[in-house]
Amino acid sequence: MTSNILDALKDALINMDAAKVIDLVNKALTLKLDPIEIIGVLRSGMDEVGRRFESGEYFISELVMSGEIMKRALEILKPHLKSEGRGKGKIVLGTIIGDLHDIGKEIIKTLLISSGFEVYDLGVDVPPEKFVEAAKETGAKIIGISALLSTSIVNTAKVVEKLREEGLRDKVKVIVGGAAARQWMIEKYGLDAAINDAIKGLEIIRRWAEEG
Ligand code: B12
Repeated sequence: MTSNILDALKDALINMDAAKVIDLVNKALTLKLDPIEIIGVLRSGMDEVGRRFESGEYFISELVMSGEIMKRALEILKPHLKSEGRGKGKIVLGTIIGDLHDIGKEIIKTLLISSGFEVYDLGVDVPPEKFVEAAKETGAKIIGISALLSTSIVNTAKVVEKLREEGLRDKVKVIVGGAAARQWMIEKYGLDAAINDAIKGLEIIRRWAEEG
């Protein structure tokens, strides 16, 4: 039953059936399925949309539409994420310059807020120096960057460079997430973490916050 609903949900997203996606998300919640698991299923649907786009079966219009449906589903899911109090620390968040994808950023933002972090969201297409300015202004010790385009990921290294220039490199940690995030980037770009998964990213951020 449960796996049927989740399979149907993934298919509905891949086929751009907005009404069905909303209906199945609500059904899954009624069945007390974990919202995080539901987000994971929706994300695997988005990955399939991406693959179909890459193979020429889908066009930009499908990317746009799937993105809109995913956002509507997230709005339903957000209030169901567990809240764990406040005071865990501050984090500056944004999508790197050249990149307009923001769905994954919204997910990690929601999880961070639910976990008690104060999030300063700079939006999308954010220049490297803005991340650093915001960290200085807010006193945030963590910068989280979303990056989905292979053409833009190199700009995450510029955030690290800028931190170094400002003498802040050892005071601020940098984590990159999003579909383009890969382990090799850590060494090449001088990052502290690179992870293509919000839950694992949240674990890392929580650990850093606990370590102070
Ligand atoms: C929807 C979508 C769009 C929508 C975005 C809508 C929006 N508001 O975000 C629109 C239509 C705007 C779009 C545009 C484009 N897109 Co697009 N898009 C996608 C698609 C299908 C889904 C992305 C998504 O939302 N996934 C779901 C979320 C939940 O996943 P996620 O972002 O990876 O986030 C998860 C984790 O990574 C993590 N996370 C994310 N950020 C962060 C940050 C931190 C700090 C942490 C810890 C964790 C974390 O949390 C999330 C949950 O686990 C992907 C396919 C894919 N496989 O990703 C292509 C994809 C990213 N797009 C692609 C392309 C090519 C484009 C365009 C260049 C197309 C074009 N020719 O114009 C433009 C670029 C526009 C720009 N300048 O940014 C390519 C990129 C290829 C590449 N290697 O560079 C992809 C991979 C599709 C493909 N397979 O070809 N796109």
